[in-house]
Amino acid sequence: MNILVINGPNLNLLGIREPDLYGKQDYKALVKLVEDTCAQEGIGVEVFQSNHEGVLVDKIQAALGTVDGIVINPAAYTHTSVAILDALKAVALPAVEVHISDVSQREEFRQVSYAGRACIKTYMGLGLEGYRQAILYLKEFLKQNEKSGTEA
Ligand code: CA2
Repeated sequence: MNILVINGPNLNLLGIREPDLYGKQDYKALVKLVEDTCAQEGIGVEVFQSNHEGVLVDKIQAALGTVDGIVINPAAYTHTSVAILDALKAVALPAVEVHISDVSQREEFRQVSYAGRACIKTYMGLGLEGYRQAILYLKEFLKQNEKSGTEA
């Protein structure tokens, strides 16, 4: 089982400001948490971050045929990007959305998630732990799907 973990704009700056919203841990800690979780679970993983919408779209497109599922935190593009939504729909890979902060309790413009419409589940407000939960959920989903795919 191989997955891709995608992070959107400014997440590379984690830990430098707004600890009340995003915690004190930096992006390196996020990558380590994801890699350690995947190693424990026997999952192959690539962790990718970009500040550019088109680069994120390219990465989602390139995931088709190379990974089994996606964990994505599109960051600010969550609330604006139909292009990322369309890319997720186009590849039709199981995707789980993560937000470090609880976007449901923040500004009104953060209440909309375009990417979330193409995701099977969303974790928010759990800090970096949300990534771990998302990986475990995706693993179970893929295992179930594998089974149902082989049933007569
Ligand atoms: O809660 C999340 O994970 C978000 O996706 C984070 C985004 C925000 O635009 C979304 O609404 C919710 C922001 C990413 C990082 O922003 C930073 C801000 C200050 C310092 C470091 C990172």
